[in-house]
Amino acid sequence: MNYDFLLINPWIYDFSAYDFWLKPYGLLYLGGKLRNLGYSIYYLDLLDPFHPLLPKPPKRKEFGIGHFYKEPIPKPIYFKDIPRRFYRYGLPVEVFKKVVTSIKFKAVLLTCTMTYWYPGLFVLLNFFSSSYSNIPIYVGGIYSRLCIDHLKNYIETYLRNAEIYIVTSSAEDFIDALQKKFKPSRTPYPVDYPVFDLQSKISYVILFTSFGCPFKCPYCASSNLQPQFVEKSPVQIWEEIVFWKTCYQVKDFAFYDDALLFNFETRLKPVLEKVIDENLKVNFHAPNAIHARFVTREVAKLLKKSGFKTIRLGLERAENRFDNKVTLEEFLQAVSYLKEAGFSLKELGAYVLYGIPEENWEEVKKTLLFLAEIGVPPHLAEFSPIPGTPFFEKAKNFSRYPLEEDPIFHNNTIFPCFKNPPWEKIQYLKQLSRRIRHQLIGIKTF
Ligand code: B12
Ligand code: SF4
Repeated sequence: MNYDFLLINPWIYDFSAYDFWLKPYGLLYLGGKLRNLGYSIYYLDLLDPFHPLLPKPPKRKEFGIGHFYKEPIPKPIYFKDIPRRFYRYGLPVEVFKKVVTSIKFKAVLLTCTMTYWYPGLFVLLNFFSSSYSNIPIYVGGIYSRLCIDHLKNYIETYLRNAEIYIVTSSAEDFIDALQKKFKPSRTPYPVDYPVFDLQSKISYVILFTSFGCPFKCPYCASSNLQPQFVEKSPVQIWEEIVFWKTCYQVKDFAFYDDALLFNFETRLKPVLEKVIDENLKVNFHAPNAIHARFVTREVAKLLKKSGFKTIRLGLERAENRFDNKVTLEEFLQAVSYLKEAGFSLKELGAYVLYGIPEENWEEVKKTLLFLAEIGVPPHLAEFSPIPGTPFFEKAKNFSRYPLEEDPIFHNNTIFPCFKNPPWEKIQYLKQLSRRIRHQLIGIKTF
C-alpha cells in the first residue's frame, strides 16, 4: 500500500514505562492536520498495546490505561549502579520491520517526548537512514526542541549523508514547508483532529483545551516550550469531544493541559455544563496535575457531575515550598471542596516531587504523612532535570553524570541530582507512599 507519510512513535528504552494516558500528542496532531490537507498517513505506534502481531497482549486496566508490551534488554553500562532492570517497551523489532516493509511512503516523520527517550528515536534514525537512504526524515517533539544540539551532533557525526531535518518551527510553518515539497495524494479528510482513529484501537482520546501555563516553576519547561498561553474556544472543545464520542464511541478523555482550570469560567466551565446538560456520559481524567488554587466549590461540583474520574493535584511539598503555584491553605481548601463534591479517595491524588538538587528527604516524608493525615493518596514523582530551567543549572552541580552532554541522564529513575543516591531512603519513601495510598483506598498491601 502507498502512503504519503509514515508517522512513527518510537520505542521507549527505560527502567519503567506505563500507559497512564501516554500518547505522542504532537505527532498525532500533525497527522490530523496533514490528513485534512489530503495527505495519506500511515501511523505506526511502536508502543501500541493492542497491535495484532504482539506475542502477548499486555495487561490493561479500566479507563483505557495499562501496561505496554516489554522485553528485557541488557542494562547500559552507565546505569550499572541503578538497582532496576532495563527494558525496551513496545513492539518486537521483527514486527516493526514486517510492518514497515509492507508499505511504501514518501517521507518519515518521527517524534520523541521525554529528553531521555532519545535512544528509541536514534534506532529509527539509524534504520531509516541506512535502509531508506532516498527518503527524507523529519524529526520533531520535545526532545528535539530542548536538546537540539545533542540531536544535531549525533546526526552530523553518524548520519551525515542522510536526509534528516530537525523541526523546531511551529506545526503550521512545518506543514507549509511540506506542502511545497509534496503533493497530497488523496482528497482532504473532513476533520483535522489528531489521528487517534489510525491506532489499532482508541482506548482513550487526549484533549488540550489550552497550551502553556501562566506559572513559572523552577523545575518546569512549560514556559520555554510554549511561551504564550493559547486557548481553544468552548465550542471547539465541545465539538471535539462529541466527534470522538459519537463517531468512535470513545468514553475516556484525558486532558494534557498545563493549566486546565485557568480561566475556568470562559473555557472549561461552558464545556462541562454542556456535557452535563446533554448527559454525554463520558469519563474525564487529569493525569497532568490541576492547580488546587483554582478549585472552588463550584469547580469541584462541575468536575464531579461532568464525569471526572481521575484528579491529580500538584502539591510538590507541604513545607519549604519551591514553587508558587499553590499555598497549603489553597490545597486544603481544594481537597475539602473535592471531597464535598463526592470525589472518592480512589479518584483523588497529589503529586509529591522528590529527588530535587539538595533534597531534604525528611521533608518528603513529612509531606507524605501530611497527605495521609488529610486523606489524600500521595503519588511520588521523581525529579527529571530539564535543560533551560533554573533547577537544571542547580542539578548540574550535584549530579554524578554529565547532564549537559547526554540527555540519557535526565531519566528520573536514576535520581540524577545525586553523587550517591540514598537508595534505601528512596525505597523507604516509595513503600511509605504506597502504604498510605493503599490504606486510604482500602487495598491490602503486605
Ligand atoms: C502531558 C504530559 C505528560 C503526560 C504524558 C506525556 C507523554 N505524551 O509522554 C504524563 C502525565 C503521563 C506525563 C508524565 C511525565 N512527565 Co510529562 N509532560 C506532559 C506535557 C504537559 C505535555 C506534553 C505534550 O503532549 N505536549 C504537547 C504537544 C503538542 O507538544 P509536542 O509533542 O512537543 O509537539 C509539538 C512539536 O514538538 C511538534 N512535533 C512533535 N512531534 C513532531 C514530529 C515531527 C516530525 C515534527 C515535524 C514536529 C513534531 O509538533 C507539535 C505541535 O507544535 C509536557 C509539558 C509541555 N507543556 O509540553 C510535560 C513534560 C514532557 N513531562 C515532563 C516530565 C518531567 C514528566 C515526568 C517525568 C514527571 C514525573 N516526575 O513523574 C513523567 C514521566 C513519564 C514517563 N516516564 O512515563 C517534562 C519533560 C522531562 C524530560 N526530561 O523530557 C515536561 C516537558 C514537563 C516539565 N516538567 O517541564 N507527562
Ligand atoms: S504550574 Fe505546572 S505546568 Fe505550570 S510552570 Fe508550574 S509545573 Fe509547569
